[in-house]
Amino acid sequence: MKLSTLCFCIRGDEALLAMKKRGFGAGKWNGYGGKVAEEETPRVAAARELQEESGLVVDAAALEQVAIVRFYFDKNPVFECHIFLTRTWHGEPQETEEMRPQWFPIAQLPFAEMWAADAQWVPLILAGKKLEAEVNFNADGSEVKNFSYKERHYA
Ligand code: 8OG
Repeated sequence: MKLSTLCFCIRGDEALLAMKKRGFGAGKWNGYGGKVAEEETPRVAAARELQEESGLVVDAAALEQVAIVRFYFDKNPVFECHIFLTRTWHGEPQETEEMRPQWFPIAQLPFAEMWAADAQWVPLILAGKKLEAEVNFNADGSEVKNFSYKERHYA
């Protein structure tokens, strides 16, 4: 599976999401993330992707790992996604060619415009749970065929 990352910035009772304007997942709100490069750890990649796509500068060591979610499309393993939260960063989120940022109350996330399985696991990590999950979508990712998770700890 390809390693990828997502990072959610938390400010009080709000979370920062961004509208993906092009490419894979276009038209959906998501955290910031992308693929992990050869020489990188997921944590370092998460900090890099956040900076590249939002302008926010975060110390990789300050990211809190909260989940690994494995995404399958029609049973094909596609991404092992390492997911982080942060409450500290420098700067203000900027719109880029790829992403348009917006703060949302954690109690009112726009699930209708997010990946179809997000309603099942994003609220758990934003409520402080740490987990390992598997999502099997149909081929184009529009439907969730299976979802399962277990709670676990991260170092
Ligand atoms: O580099 P790129 O923007 O293509 O990375 C896509 C990211 O989208 C990658 O980190 C994995 C992530 N992603 C999926 N499926 C899902 C999903 O169901 N929910 C969320 N929130 N992100 C997903 O591939």
